[in-house]
Amino acid sequence: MKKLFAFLVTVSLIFFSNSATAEIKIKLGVVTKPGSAQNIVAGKFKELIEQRSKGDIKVQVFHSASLGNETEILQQIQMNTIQMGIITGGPFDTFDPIVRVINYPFLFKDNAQADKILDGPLGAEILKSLESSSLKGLCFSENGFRNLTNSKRPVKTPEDIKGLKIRVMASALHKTVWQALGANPTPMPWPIYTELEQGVIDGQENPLWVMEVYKFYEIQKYMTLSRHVYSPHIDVASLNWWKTLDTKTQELIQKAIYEAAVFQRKDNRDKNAERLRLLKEKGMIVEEHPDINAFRSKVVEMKDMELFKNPKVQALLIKMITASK
Ligand code: EAX
Repeated sequence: MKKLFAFLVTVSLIFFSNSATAEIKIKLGVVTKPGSAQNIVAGKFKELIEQRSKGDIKVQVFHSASLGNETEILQQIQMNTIQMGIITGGPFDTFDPIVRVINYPFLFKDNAQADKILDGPLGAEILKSLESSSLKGLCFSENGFRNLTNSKRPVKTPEDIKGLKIRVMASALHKTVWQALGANPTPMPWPIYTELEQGVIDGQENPLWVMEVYKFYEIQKYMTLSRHVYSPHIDVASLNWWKTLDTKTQELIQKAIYEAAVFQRKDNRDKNAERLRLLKEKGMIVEEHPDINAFRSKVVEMKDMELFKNPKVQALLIKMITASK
């Protein structure tokens, strides 16, 4: 009897220690600080997945670039030292040129159209393509439509942009857009407050939440509602890690991250009117009606550029342009 008891204790110890090691731990990296768009997705995902997995899946969010900038986070996700990330579209294009397609200037008309296309088969083609870079694309959340700010002068037409030193993301596409618009673009990883403050760069471009959360109203006098690029995040996992998960776990994660993304897109959009009001109140001079047609005419030929020459990329770009007409 004693022996049987000892045996049962041993078995249950093995059983419990096994189930403890079976717990899935996810390191999730974002470059921005708490309160930022990427963190809202990450926080919601953590809440949903920990609750639904009854604690079997644990998410640890590393924010404020504590694991490196967005390019470095992606490299670590490829190697599975980080399992997931909420990463802005821009820096993906050095990993897979197909991602340039979603950052194409003046592509999407509005939020509803962006959602329809990115949640549909064309968005799925991009997510699928990332697998050849050892990345598992799960879904799209958003930074939002990007707007130009600068410390030098009001910008209404492309003429006003001439010679401005504009920081851009680590993305060949973004650099080319700003060259075409007449600026002097400088690729630089996030964050960029100090560079703006010290005048290393005159301006930058980002959605409204960034100007508020990062207090750019303190150092950037002028904003132009240029909405030149719709900027999604790709919510991404390490493909090698993903393959170790059973189908049920994959489905649980896929569902939770998509719900978190939908939650965050709405949250971001709901707050934009109030943000604009606040930024004006803080003293920013806002050009609300720039000459968008003049901006667009400067970039209209971009689809024929070297950046989009790869046949797979070109084919998807044409489909995207047609779908967003
Ligand atoms: O989300 O680098 C960028 O401009 C991004 O938009 C930034 O991470 C803010």
